[in-house]
Amino acid sequence: MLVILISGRGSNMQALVEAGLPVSAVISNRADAAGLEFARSRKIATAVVDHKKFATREAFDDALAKEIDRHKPRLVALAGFKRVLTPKFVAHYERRMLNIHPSLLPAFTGLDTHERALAAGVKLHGCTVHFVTAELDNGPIVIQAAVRVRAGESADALAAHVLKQEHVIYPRAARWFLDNKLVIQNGVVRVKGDDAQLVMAAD
Ligand code: NHR
Ligand code: GAR
Repeated sequence: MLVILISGRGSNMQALVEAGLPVSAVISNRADAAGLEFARSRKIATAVVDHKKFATREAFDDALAKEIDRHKPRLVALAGFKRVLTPKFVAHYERRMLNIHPSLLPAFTGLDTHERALAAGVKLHGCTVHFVTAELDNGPIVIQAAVRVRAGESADALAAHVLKQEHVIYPRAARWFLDNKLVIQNGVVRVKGDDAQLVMAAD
């Protein structure tokens, strides 16, 4: 039903599994991703497609898609996956691939979001689950969680507060998708039944 792509720790993958979502496989581009251990401990199928073994991004993405499609998933979820995907790959999973990004998009696309949020002095930060499009961190927004930035907070402390909310909103978004509750209209996502697409973290 759901194939999850990871590159490292895999705490978001773990949150999806522990929410009881039907995870068919966990695939990593790195053999040493810690999250693979957790998936194996839960008897979930795992695979490694090492990007360093491919000459081009296209060749890597083709091999990755082949591994994913063996499981015939309805949904692909990027969970801390660290490789930018080619337009061809993205088109193949159009409207059925989600990502969780650690900022309130469209602010702070790309990497090192918490450091950049602190450097910008924002008072509200958070995380976003969005559909993946060819343009990085730019697809239709499914759900966001907002976290207050405390005075003098470190990037690590802020990241921990945001991560806690990631583990709340990603399972919710995946469940909505699998329950056919998400509708995309003019690039805006609506949830049938009007479930709340914003979480304000209590502090
Ligand atoms: N691919 C597409 N086409 N669109 C998106 O929105 C994507 C994507 C692939 C990954 C996750 C993303 C994030 O949430 C994601 C969204 C990696 C990089 C990156 O620059 C940027 C954004 C995201 C993931 N990766 C480097 C690269 O050259 C490698 C970095 C590394 O290996 O440590 O691919 O932030
Ligand atoms: C999460 O904070 C996720 O939002 C972020 O990396 C972390 C992965 O943690 N993703 C990105 O920055 C994507 N470029 P996890 O492996 O424990 O889920």
